[in-house]
Amino acid sequence: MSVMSLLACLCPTLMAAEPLPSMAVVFEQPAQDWETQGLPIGNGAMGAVIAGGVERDLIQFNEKTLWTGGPGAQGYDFGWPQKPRAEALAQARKIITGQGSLAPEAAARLLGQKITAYGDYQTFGELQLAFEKNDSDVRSYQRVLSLDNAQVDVTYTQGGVHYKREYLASYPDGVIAIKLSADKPGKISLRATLGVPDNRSINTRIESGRLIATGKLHSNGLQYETQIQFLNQGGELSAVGDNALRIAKADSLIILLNAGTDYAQHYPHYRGQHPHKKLQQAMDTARAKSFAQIQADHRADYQALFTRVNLNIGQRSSTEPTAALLKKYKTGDAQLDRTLEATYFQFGRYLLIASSRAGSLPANLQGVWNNSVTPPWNADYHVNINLQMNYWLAETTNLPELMEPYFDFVDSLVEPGTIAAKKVTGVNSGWTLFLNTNIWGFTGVIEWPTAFWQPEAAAWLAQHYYEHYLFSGDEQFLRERAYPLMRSATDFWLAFLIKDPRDGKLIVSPSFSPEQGNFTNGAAMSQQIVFDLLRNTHEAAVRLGDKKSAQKIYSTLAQLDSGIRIGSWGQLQEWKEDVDDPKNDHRHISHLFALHPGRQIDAHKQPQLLQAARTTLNARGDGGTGWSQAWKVNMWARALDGTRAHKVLGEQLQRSTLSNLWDNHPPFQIDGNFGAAAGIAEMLVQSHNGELHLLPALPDAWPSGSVTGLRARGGITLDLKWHNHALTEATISSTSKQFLQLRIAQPLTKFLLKDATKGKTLELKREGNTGSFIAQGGSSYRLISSDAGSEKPF
Ligand code: FUC
Repeated sequence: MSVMSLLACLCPTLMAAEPLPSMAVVFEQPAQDWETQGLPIGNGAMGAVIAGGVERDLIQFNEKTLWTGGPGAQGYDFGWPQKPRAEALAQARKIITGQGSLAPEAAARLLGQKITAYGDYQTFGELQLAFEKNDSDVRSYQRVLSLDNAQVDVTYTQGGVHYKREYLASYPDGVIAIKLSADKPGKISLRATLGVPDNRSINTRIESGRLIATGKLHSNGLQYETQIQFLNQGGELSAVGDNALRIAKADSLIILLNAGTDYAQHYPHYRGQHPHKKLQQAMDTARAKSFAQIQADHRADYQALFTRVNLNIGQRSSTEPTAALLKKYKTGDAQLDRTLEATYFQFGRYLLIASSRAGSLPANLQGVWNNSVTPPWNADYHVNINLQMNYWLAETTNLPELMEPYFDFVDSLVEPGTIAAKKVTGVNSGWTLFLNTNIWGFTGVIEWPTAFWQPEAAAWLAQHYYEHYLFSGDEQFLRERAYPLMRSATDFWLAFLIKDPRDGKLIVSPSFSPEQGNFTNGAAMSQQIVFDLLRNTHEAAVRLGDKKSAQKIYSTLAQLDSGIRIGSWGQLQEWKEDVDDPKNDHRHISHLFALHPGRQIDAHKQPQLLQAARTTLNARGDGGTGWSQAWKVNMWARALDGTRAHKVLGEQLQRSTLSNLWDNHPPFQIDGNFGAAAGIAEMLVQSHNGELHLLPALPDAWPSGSVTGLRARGGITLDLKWHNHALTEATISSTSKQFLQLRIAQPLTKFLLKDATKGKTLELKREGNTGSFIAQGGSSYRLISSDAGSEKPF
């Protein structure tokens, strides 16, 4: 054997693994388990989870509108009672006011309602690829989700051939695109079939290498269609019956996959066009492009969003499998811990880009990924924390256009929510909903005693509208979209609040602090959420010149119980009565809404309230399920304790994170991913109380680092650098002319403010750790520490 041929035959086994992208989720095996090891891709409307098996690959896929239940399913009633519940409500109020409380079971009997045809988010199906048998050993196997490119790559060598599979979900082309290739010709041979659950009818046909499957869900008659196009380069492609294809000895194979339904986001029928035309068009357009072109367009689209924020907390590039990084976390190499944390942050942003793009539904409890026909909690939209948490990161981590599906969805809830207000509570103005909703306008109640009553849900959902305005300064959005919705949510409360006979304050009744204790009057989180809505709506009314509304809301606000009380052991009370148990470690901590995501508690101006919030956080402990820990990361950041926020983040990584980095409630629930990414941003910048606070909660574990592209309220974008636990430089860009009040941890006397383009030193009014200046619209400013370079500030 010549040296050359010896080398050639050793080559594949010696071949180094593909160089890793800088941010990645890495496995060295195919996924044995969808939930813990699958790698997710998505384009907002569609998602897929990549298993990457060598002999048998499974591409489980979803499209957000495939739901059972709703109109068309027998007995669907939107969760509304047959007879308006005004009387039952009056009775519940009477009992609570007379006896002080009402047990959840009794409350559910009075106000709850058996759920009918609520429905479940469905798996769309599974593309199964069975490869030709090959007994040679598999070497250098890798399955990598690149966060830089939004693509999964599976690579390995077998029998002297190097194989590569690329999987991406393109938003511009509206398809999932897969390419299978090998470094030798004629090596791709497989049989492809489509697997679908048996809760639907199915008709399949194959036309020019395209498998088309159509049918209806048995539950509600929802029509669906899937199209899967196979394009082989070299070799042969043939149909096997009308639902499978055989590809023999191809050099490479491209697969394009698309799916849709006749769902439309309109009350009351929620039906529109059959999806065929739209799918056909998208597939024909994508088919005419090369894979390289689809890939380039996908990358350009994705990277335009993803690269806006860079976080450097001292991580280094690593080829270690993510599961190993998780396992080793906090036991060895601190730099690798930073790698995991930085990757986890960017993974949250990746997941939102993959599961929330304009033109489809918002990210549900599992984003867009679900492999079941009966997923946990129906993979729906819980609105007592979960949907809201999904979107906390959108504004701060510079992905505001990903709010669009959320706004479309919440807008669509107003019409059924107005009927819900009437039928469930007897209120004839405004809208609301309760604990949970589906894609069918469910705005009524369920009967689960400890989780059915959350009339504050609409008020909480409305917060994101006002925040979107605060972050962007987009007054047209405020006037045309946010204000009408907020105003209508407020109208509900103006009618629903009652006077507390104990002190004459306006309160929510019945009120239920999730998901424990008794029904009472005026629990803290009810009051705080309503306060937040009324305050925001009042501000908006003033800004838009709606004086009449402003006055009305102001007088209600003046009488509203604020929901903020310091109790006997120094805690922020969960209920109006001082009954908190210091040993209660329940995962819900909604009575600190005022700290986050609300802004009633100002850590600088109200040190006593801050202390009370900390006492409550300490008592609740750092445990909880995934989303609960993520919320605590945000809360500790708002409590200005970065090291504690970081500790909770670490516990979330250790206890509530699966090998593929998905958050584990358990089971997999995506809110914890989004919430933790938001929490990291909250550690670096805060702007909720009229100040631009730079590095408000920097943890000890991140002594030096930098971040670019974070957003703050007021149309501000920020780049920050820090060294030895202290800010060294900030670049502040402002879209509009405004007064800016800065706060940092060090005295500002050490800093110079410069015009970023002209380099001219500008006046900064300094007072201790704060400083102020007038920013011009469309300008950037550099705040430079004298410790950072040679420049002397004075
Ligand atoms: C809320 C939480 C649960 C779960 C569910 C989807 O009700 O209390 O923990 O996250 O939503």
